[in-house]
Amino acid sequence: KGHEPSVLWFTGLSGSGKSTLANALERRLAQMGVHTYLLDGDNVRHGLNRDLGFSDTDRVENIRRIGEVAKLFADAGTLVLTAFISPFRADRALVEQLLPQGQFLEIFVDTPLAECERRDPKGLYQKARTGEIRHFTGIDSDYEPPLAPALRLDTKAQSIEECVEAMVTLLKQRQVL
Ligand code: GGZ
Repeated sequence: KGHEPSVLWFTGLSGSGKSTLANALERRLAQMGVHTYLLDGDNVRHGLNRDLGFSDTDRVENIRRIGEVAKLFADAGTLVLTAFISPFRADRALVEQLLPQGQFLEIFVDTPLAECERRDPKGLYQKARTGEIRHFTGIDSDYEPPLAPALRLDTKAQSIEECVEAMVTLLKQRQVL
């Protein structure tokens, strides 16, 4: 089944639900016969970008490389999903400019910091609060929210299923599906 190549760019705090939503959307799209590829920390930060840490400069380079890789996949006709904090507006804008007009869809996973911190699945917020980890996004490193995302989701207020429905609707509206 045909679809327009696109990059669904998830952005939001650690623990906001980016990976969960991207995985849930992938499962739904697979049922619809749409082939996707997910770029996330597991396959990028442990491989291509394993030389990068979490300083501002390293995060900028992390996002730049991910943008270039996403562009290659989109060129090959794949619907790409990316799940990175991508905290800086300027870096997300650079990725958008890298892609053909309309191929960049920014999905802001706007789960409140307090909820992300309550979930703390890896105990990283706690470590950030005690100073064991420095430059942690939302604690002592900046997160710049998108000003005009294609979609805003909040996994505290909405179920995963509701979020998937909203994303499928967006993809149909934008003629990706
Ligand atoms: C933020 C950090 C940090 C710091 C390690 N700040 O919840 P996680 O664990 O699985 O997701 C976070 C992930 C963030 O990597 P990204 O490549 O998405 O970040 S960025 O887009 O800003 O380059 C978190 C873990 O790595 N982690 N240290 N200091 N998140």
